[in-house]
Amino acid sequence: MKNLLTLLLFFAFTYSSFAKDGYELWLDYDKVEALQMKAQLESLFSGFFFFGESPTYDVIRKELEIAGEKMLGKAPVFSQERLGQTQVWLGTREQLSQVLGLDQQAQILELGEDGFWMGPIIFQGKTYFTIVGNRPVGVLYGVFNWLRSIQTGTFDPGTQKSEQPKVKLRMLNHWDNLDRTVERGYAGFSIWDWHKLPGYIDPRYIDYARANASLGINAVSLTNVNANARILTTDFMKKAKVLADIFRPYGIQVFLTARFSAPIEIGGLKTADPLDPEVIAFWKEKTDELYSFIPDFGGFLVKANSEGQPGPHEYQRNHAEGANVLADALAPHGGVLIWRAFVYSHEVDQDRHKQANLEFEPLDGKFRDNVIIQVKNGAIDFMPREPFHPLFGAVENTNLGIEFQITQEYLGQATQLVFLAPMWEEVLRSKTYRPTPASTVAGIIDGSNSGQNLTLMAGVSNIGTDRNWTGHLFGQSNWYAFGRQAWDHTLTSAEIAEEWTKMTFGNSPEVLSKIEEILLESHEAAVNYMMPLGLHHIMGWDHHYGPGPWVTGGRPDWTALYYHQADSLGIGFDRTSSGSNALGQYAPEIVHQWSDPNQIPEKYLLWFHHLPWDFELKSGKTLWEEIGLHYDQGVKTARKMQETWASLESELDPQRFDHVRQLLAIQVSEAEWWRNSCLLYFQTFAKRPFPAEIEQPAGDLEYYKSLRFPTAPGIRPRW
Ligand code: BDP
Repeated sequence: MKNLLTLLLFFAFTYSSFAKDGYELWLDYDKVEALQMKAQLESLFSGFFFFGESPTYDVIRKELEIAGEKMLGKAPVFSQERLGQTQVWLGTREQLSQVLGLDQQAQILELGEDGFWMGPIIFQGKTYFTIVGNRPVGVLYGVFNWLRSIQTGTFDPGTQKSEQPKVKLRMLNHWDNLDRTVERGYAGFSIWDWHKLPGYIDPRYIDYARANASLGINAVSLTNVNANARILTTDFMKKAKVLADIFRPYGIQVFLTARFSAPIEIGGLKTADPLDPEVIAFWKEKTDELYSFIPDFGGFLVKANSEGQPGPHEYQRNHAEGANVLADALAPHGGVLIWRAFVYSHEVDQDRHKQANLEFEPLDGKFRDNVIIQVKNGAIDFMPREPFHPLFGAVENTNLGIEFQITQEYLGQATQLVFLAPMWEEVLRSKTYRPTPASTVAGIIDGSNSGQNLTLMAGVSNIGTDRNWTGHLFGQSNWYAFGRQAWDHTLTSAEIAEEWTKMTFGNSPEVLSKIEEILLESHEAAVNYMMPLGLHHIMGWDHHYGPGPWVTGGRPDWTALYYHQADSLGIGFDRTSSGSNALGQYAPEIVHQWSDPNQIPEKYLLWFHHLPWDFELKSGKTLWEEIGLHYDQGVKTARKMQETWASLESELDPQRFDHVRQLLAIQVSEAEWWRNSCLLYFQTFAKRPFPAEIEQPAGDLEYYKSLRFPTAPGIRPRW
């Protein structure tokens, strides 16, 4: 009996040490097989020299240990005694300058706060592969970059390179509640175990920090934007401090969400009026207390006067008056106040699309310097595709950051493979024509077009307690892509897809080309089978899972009808000057082009125009026919993705292969469900046959409408 148990345990251990369950993310460090590269690396790993000491160097050593064991089967050698006998040098520019001559240093270009340089340095006749930053964290980023180049087969010890991030705050926003539920989370519960903190440190906290640092993510907001004031009590500050201490050596700053009514809820005041002296004192005391626990605390993230959250409007104050009181409390400590532009109310008699600009444009120049307005990529709400938000380019004296949603609330949640990099790339490269004719969204948020110094790219996290972190294994590609684009928005989706695939599945050319194809087609496929040609907000009510173009009742701006406006004459939201004129919030160049339904890119057609069912598109087909063709094309691409994946069975490990295989089958049936139910529903208005060349939508509309999903994950908690 005992022997049997030992045997079972042996197998369990052997299996689990080989099984690929996705926990390691892109940091699995495949064994290096190529002989020449192996010899080269063995030599480099035989002697690391650190110039000086820092907690960040300790985490670099740990990472090199993990990488050395996995890639070469050996522990790296760290030698602090004989500099001349080492191979790899690591240190800050200042530390190295004590050894190197001026001309050597000249090679090391301007690195900024977080940048790095790496390459060969010749010292007393011997060459050392060297990684330098202005600060230890720059060295850490350099080391991760170096390890990535080894994993992706691009490392060349003879060449030098240097990089620095384009954006200052590269940030994850967790929408995690204190009870560990996650708003719009599809990967289990929150990884923050507030109940066991501060006493218990889950090893995941460290792996989380490693993963973020490997991408250059340097800020995290731990809590839901629909905030709970309790996070600002002393007990919770002590808990948050533990996380901040863990993250610090990885270069990650902690932010918290602040509930605007906290002065009432935890401060015992009668008001949260931002101009009230007691309220001002409350925020100052709370902030000072936070800094006593977390000296490098990043700042607050605030959602105010949006979707029922409290805010300055309750006291007839505007957003600047609300934001500035918190900003003033943070300023002496160097903290940043991030205030969201996602504001809208059904009580305002305006197209929801327009509300953020209506509120924020008049406040241009009124926010403190340490305030940054965090703007969603589009004006509605993380739809499968949105034109860029018109606030980008509409203000000149306000710091603007961008917010993307990594968690796939409207993009298939955790049952679908949708690679989001192409969507983000499309937004970032959009031309705003303001403040200068050549301006782009990227140029505004990185400061190059806007001139702002405080810059931010935020992504709503898709991370949870699921073993593979993101629910769907391919959700990892979106965490990865977000981090890489926040570091360098000039990277293309294809480059990012290639990196991630190699780091996750290895370097086989067949695996690479097939997975890359799946990744790069997936977003357009999802747009097609969910909301093509500029349709938006037609998903299921509340949980947002699956189609719901028939959703009506309650707040009009939460119904689908408000957005698609289908009737017997046609479909789409007229946002031109004959309609809500939300289009008028963009630069004249855009207004000019997009006002014309024959000139606007067709992907945005129904976002801005209400058009007859027989309106002719560029293909010569009618709008009704093209809607059908797009839905059908989406389903076809999803099926193709499924087939391509199936053809990889012999190339991949069984565990990850099967996980994705099962989910792709669900994705195909969900794509069919979207197509069938949306087309059947729109047909009740269009009263036309489906185009002959598409698979005829099957099923009964009443059946689709009757479907309920009471256990759908990620539902917004009721307050
Ligand atoms: C919407 C989500 C909601 C969030 C809100 C936000 O459905 O759960 O609270 O965004 O960004 O998309 O505040």
